[in-house]
Amino acid sequence: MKKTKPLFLALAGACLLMAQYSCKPKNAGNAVSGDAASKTYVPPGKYDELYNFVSGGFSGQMSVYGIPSGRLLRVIPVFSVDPQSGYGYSEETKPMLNTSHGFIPWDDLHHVEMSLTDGVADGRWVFGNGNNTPRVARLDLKTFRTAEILELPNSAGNHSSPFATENTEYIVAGTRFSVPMDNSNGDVPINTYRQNFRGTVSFIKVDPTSGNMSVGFQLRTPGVNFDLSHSGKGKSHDWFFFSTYNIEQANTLLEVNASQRDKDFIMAVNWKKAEELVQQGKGKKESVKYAHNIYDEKTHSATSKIENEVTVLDVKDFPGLVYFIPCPKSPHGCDVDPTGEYIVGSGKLAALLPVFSFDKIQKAIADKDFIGDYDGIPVIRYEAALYGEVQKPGLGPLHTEFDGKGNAVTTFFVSSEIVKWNVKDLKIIDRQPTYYSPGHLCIPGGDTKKPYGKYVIVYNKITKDRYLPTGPELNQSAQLFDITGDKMQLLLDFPTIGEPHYAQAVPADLIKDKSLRLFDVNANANPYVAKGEGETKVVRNGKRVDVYITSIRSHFTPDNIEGIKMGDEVYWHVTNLEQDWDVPHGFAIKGALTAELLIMPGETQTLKWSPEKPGIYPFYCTDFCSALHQEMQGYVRVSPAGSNVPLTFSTGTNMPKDTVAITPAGK
Ligand code: RUQ
Ligand code: CUA
Repeated sequence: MKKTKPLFLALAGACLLMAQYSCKPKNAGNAVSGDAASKTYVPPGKYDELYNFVSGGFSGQMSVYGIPSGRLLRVIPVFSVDPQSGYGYSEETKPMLNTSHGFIPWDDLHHVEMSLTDGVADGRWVFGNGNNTPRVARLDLKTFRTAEILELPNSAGNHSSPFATENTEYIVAGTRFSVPMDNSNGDVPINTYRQNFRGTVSFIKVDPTSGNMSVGFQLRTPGVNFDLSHSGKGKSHDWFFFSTYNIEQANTLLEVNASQRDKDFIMAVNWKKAEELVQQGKGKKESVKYAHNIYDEKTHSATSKIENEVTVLDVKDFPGLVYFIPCPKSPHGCDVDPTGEYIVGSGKLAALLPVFSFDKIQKAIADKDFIGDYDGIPVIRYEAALYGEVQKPGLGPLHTEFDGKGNAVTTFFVSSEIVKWNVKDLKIIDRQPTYYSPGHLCIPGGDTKKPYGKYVIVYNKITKDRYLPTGPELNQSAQLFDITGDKMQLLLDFPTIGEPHYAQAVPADLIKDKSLRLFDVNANANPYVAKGEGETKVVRNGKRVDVYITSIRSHFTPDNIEGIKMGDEVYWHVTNLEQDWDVPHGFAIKGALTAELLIMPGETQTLKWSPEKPGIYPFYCTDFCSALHQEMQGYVRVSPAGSNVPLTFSTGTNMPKDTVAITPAGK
């Protein structure tokens, strides 16, 4: 399941020959020094210092860890159905996974981005990208739930996503694959790539109050592949930077054909200017189809709407909007330092790390210091944009974050290490092995204007011998380093869920006191709520039966139901009447072709069930909620179609016809 790229393998082989790099660091077991454990120890009952939001990659989910303990606090379902919570299984949550292709139970979540105010994480929302069927999700950090999912038209492989501008004016998403546009005929020979395939960068507007997203506009670009991006900061506030690969515009064997040139591009976009052009009505409206799904915490249900229009600016028609900067070689990470002056491009195949200067880029634009144009876009001379190069940094650089003290830390996949270097003098300060082959890394606030610093958490692609063997598959590993001194100190290894890519971390205080504890059942606006046991009922409407059922420690009301018939579609609307923190009830019924529901206090969730033969079907609570949790159960009787068993429902009154007693011994 590891996403090792063939080229990396080739390079990994090559690196065995290079004495200064070792693919498998030595002394892996002794790398943790004596006082490390005390720096990560959070005693039982005490809170962690930071929340760490980590993408799950192919798990489609986002997980939340406490730092420095590495304790897993939560897994939040986002793009994949989740039998634990019923997300994607309950009637209320199914619309969240709707797309223009229909219901999709899975996606690949790579990047996590916190909402920002003035360039600093504000703890309101966290965004994640769906890579495969292009989508962006917004999670609400009051509930730690997915609040919204927006599909992106004209895109494929939404990898360079979701990255925020400094006040979350926009969440930006670049397509990985260039493809024929949705409103054109896509039935073209693949090798007409250069004529028919185009790139798209989407600017998603975020409502500052509600957080609701909408596609503000899209930029149509040459048919390159976008990999990653970050917004400018401070003086570069108006700009956005994207790494690209495959400027060769190859459509086959990219591992060779997209690595022909020694430089690909960083694309610099003046998004403020794009916004102005759109406001002046310069954008073209195109008809496309994409889903927009919103979860409403009052009705406890999602709605999905198909949108049908998008505003497009073709960048070649608007000089001054976009520039290309050559960047060696197949850049992956594209990271902007806290001052907004330095832009680091991590060329996966480059033997050095280029650092570009925002001021020099502006001067090069003013001086028209271009080497030519590419599909109508000016290409700035490399040296004119370059601040300098970090020499011999390591092999296979992927991602860089900043510590807030003028230093950067970069991951090196092939040489399996992290390297700390000074952004001003470009000198290497320290290098430490990681176990093994790191992808992303996260310094808390490390991509913002004011990094919190203190730690770096490294997300490794390969685990090998770090934990007890668990068959062919091992969980990925995260490693926590203390970066307060010049030497980075390994403190802790902890396994992660799925394949972590990007992550974000913020001080716990930003979030913990705003975290919701329960839903007010009296404010529950679900159309099928029962706000008390007196409101429970079973209603037949033709073949549809709605069961308004409640749960409270430790019974369901009703718990005896008769009169369901073959051919019925039964909707179990379960309201959890508890008004106490951390008392969910579950609901499962024998033979249901779906997952359980897990219903939070004050919430209503619905399970749809069609019995497949007559009989008695038990149902029960799946969450150990009280000492009498095991007694929290009920029965439903299903009769043949056309039977005359009347529809009845009750709790505690449908008493046994006979009594049962222990026959005294000796009789
Ligand atoms: S990626 S390991 Cu999908 Cu962000 Cu770089
Ligand atoms: Cu309710 Cu167990």
